[in-house]
Amino acid sequence: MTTASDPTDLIGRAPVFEPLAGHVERTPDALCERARAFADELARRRTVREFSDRPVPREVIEHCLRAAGGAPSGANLQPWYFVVVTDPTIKRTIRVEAEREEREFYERRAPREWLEALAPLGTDADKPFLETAPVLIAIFARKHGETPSGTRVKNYYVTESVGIATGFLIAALHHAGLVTLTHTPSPMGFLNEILGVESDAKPAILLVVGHPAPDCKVPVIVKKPLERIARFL
Ligand code: IYR
Repeated sequence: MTTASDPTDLIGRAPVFEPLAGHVERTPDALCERARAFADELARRRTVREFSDRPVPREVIEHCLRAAGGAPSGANLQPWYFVVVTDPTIKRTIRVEAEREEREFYERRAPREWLEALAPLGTDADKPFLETAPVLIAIFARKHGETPSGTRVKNYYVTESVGIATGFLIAALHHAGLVTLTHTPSPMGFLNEILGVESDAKPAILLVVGHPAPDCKVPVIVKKPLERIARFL
């Protein structure tokens, strides 16, 4: 048996195997039904920009983060870090800094082609949801981690791993009954400063989480049909 309590405890050790627990064998019909139901549920997910200020129980966020933390990652080193913000003062500071960057983006930095791609979404530099929404989750990607005794450890496939964990998190939050906005103010270095996160950790996404406003509207968009996103050989 292994005595590891941290993934880095296993670095350099020979593998130890255990039976695959928790796997359920299913009939083709059951597989199909579950796949269909899950796809249907995820297809109902919409990115929302109008949030209510209704709070979210902390435990819900904890479970969803647990789901995210179960994502696969390079060498299982789990290079993600999540900072959950509900404090109104910190949310306000994040809004001020994000809007500063976004104004620069919309008014100066963004090429015309990019602005045209964003046009149907109706986005602009005003980000009131950063204060209205009850929860912001800043997602950081860590190029390095550390062992429990503080030794620096290199992480692998950091971008991919954090992307997968973020997908798990968004799916978990949606499944729980919440809505999200995958916000990417760029650059996001201000998040390290405001949240006191080491500069080696790169802010990847600022996930806005909560309930939709009662009169919430979302832009009319289309998702590509299966034939345009996949092929079977
Ligand atoms: N970060 C900006 C612009 C923006 C960029 C993409 I790519 C989007 O899908 C939506 C917005 C903003 O958040 O407004």
